[in-house]
Amino acid sequence: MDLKGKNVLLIGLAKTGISTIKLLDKLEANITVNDIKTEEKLSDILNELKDIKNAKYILGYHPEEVSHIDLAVVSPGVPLDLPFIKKLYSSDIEVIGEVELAYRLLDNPTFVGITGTNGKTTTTSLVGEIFKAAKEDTYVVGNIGKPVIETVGVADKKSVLVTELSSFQLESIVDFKPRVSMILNLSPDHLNRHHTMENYIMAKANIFKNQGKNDFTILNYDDEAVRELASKCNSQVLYFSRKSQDVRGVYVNDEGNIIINVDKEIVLLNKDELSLPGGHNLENCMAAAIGAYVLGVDLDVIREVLKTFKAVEHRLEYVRTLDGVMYVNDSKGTNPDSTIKAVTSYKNPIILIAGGYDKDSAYDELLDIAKENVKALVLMGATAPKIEACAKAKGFETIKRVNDMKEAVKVSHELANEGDVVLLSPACASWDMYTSFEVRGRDFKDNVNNL
Ligand code: UMA
Repeated sequence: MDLKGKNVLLIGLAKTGISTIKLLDKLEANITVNDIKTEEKLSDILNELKDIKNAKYILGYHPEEVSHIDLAVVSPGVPLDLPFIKKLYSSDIEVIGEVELAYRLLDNPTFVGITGTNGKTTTTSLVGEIFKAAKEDTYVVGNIGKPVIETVGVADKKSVLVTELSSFQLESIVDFKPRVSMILNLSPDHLNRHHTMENYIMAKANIFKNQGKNDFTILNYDDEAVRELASKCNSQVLYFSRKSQDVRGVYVNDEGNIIINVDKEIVLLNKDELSLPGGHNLENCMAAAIGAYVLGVDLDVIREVLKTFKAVEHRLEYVRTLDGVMYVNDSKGTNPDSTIKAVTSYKNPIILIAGGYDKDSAYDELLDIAKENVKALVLMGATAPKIEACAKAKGFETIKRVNDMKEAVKVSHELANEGDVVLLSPACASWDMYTSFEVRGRDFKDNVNNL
């Protein structure tokens, strides 16, 4: 793909936009950058980009129309139904995301694409560690925090790009074709952007739409919505299952041994040997193992990583124990399903800090399950009133509303007794109060460490 002299419109000037503009500049494209944020708000970024001469900026608003554009590249957080993006589509101007652009510019490396509502980051990290341990030239990229475009000019044919893909990134896929794709699970998320569960699933299903019979799609057999996608795959489908032993792929037998069943049955290891706790992590480990296995990674390498892998920051991350109370940072719990997995990972009484940006999620199922061992709710952010109303209807007695993380940690500390867990798992994105879940998680950890 030759972009020299082409008029490229880049929409969104944050992580993705910065990496993309730097590459487009190297490729000698004529760049127009658009962001809803004002020049003043973007001043630090503009300063970082001051050496890029061949770019003009439309900042503070989205234009009604942009003319003379050959290609538009959209950042994941920018909805594709903005009026001016719709106009681009209807004018037959190609609109793609950064993952698609990177795919076209890269020299055909091996892509492992990982998606699902929850567990993506842990599984991506696991697969990345396995390929690194196997001494492959490995890049761990995508929604995990490193734009794929950063590997253009660095990775080559022999590289493995382990790529976490969100529904936002998959929505704008055209040709992207991973060698191995995985869909870990599907539950309602980002419905304010995708509007319906069907649209959300369709976006996720783009991960395998270009795969052929030499490629592999790894699906969660126990998740009906995921399992049903098999009929739409042109690739070789393999399943992972905690519940059924009758699958081609990987399953758990009566003794708790994880069995790889592709051409023959192989005992990988016992589930008690996995370093990560919880049933959801068993699924993540099985998906990672089968993905690496079909790409020829040595079984001993897979075993060793699964036995020694350490939890990822912001996912059930242990922070400290103070006065017999354990503090856990699960800031990546950005939807109700993820928080269900967090609260069911502990038997102890929990003080749950929740609430954040409103994605139109429903909290009923979470609160029904949380009633088991969540003894108090500490609520903050835009969704606090909605969660509080739902919790009151479910009979929760101790519900505290707080203004910020400092107050949330202070109130939780006061409510906690020896043996309790104070868990930040907001069930919501962070964008009402923070720029990212990482910043929110670090704010929690700082406040906990200052207690
Ligand atoms: N913007 C507009 N108009 C809009 C919306 C946004 O101009 O209508 C601008 C914003 O003003 C801002 C820029 O777009 O300046 C933000 O772009 P972005 O949201 O795509 O943010 P990036 O920093 O580029 O980060 C993105 C992913 N963010 C989102 O999908 C929201 C990061 O995923 C990802 O790590 C990064 O690309 C690199 O690939 C984060 C995330 O929260 C972790 N993902 C969601 C999730 O996991 O639930 C999907």
